[in-house]
Amino acid sequence: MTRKMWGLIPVLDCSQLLSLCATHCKPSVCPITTSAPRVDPPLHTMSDQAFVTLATNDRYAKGAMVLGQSLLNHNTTRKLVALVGPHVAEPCRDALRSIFDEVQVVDVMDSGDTAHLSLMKRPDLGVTFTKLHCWSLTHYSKCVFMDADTLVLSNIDELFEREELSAAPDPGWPDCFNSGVFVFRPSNETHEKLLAFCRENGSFDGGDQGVLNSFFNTWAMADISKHLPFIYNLSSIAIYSYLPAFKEYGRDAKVVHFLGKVKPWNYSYDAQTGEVKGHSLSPDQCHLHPDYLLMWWQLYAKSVQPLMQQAYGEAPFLSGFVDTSTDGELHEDLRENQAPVAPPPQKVSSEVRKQRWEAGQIDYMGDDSFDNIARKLDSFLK
Ligand SMILES: [Mn+2]
Repeated sequence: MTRKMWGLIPVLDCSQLLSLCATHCKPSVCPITTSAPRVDPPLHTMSDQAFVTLATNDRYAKGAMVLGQSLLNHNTTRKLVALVGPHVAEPCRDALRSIFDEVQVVDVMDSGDTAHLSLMKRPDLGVTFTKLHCWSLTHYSKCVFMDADTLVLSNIDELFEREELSAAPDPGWPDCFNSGVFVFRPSNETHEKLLAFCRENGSFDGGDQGVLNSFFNTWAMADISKHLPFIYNLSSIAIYSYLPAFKEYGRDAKVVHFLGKVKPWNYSYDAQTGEVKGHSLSPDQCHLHPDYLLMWWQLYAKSVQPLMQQAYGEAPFLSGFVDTSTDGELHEDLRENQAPVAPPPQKVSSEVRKQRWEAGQIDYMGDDSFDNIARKLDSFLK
């Protein structure tokens, strides 16, 4: 039977899969409660604890704003801190300031200390060093770092009950933690040690996740309380690699992480129709769940875009909205996506697919996706 199946499994492209998923596995998260952008100073009660994020350019700054606003919408009682790289434009920093309690510029080149020295020796790890700067926020006793490509779906202040270094497993190698969401204790000593470690050992994956996993190398085995449940860092890639689990547990998700090359801000949004545009641009990379993608854009449209408009005034900026004057053509922001748009995957024969399957090269996102196989099995059982 397995042999027979090979020629019969229907071949769907990614956009077809996404449309199937949109109807079959709704994340069933709470409806979005977007509020007007905050104007008054926040009434935080825990002033020595903070959520921290990082934006190295204007696009990530948009992500940071959506993340910050999502934390506010779910009534966090902690401070909000945005670290920004030197390339983030001034109006973007202004818009960030209306959401975050603190917007701090981190320029590793200017720091004139161990960090600068480290960067001179390992220029390839520039962004990594910038992220490690979160340990220097010593006016806080404990922090939760969150990537700018994450989105909060409910209050997650309970994370502050955890200790350094707490994080959720990475879907690709679950004995490593994913560094998109982690609990840490700012400390100059740890900061220096991390930089020295990074300088001497580099990063096995070229980024901060490799460095942090090598540094906090007892995470996998030592203390289960430092393992955050996966629902605190649900990466979009995991949704499609284990769809039944997503159908069972997805509704409990508290944080979505838009992992991968294509980010929500690489799409565009039609404010008139409330639709996200641009799914078809990169068929092999569109692993973002359409419902979460839509939530991101709704929050952006309601609370972030007005702040950007205010900050930029008459000056033009990349809003990400579809320009209706060009009849639905995608906005430039989408086309300038840094990730090169790969050609659509070539159709391969059943025989080749079978060989790949047997060699362990399973195309979980495409031809061998759960939906395709389930549909084939269903057709046998009918
Ligand atoms: Mn990320």
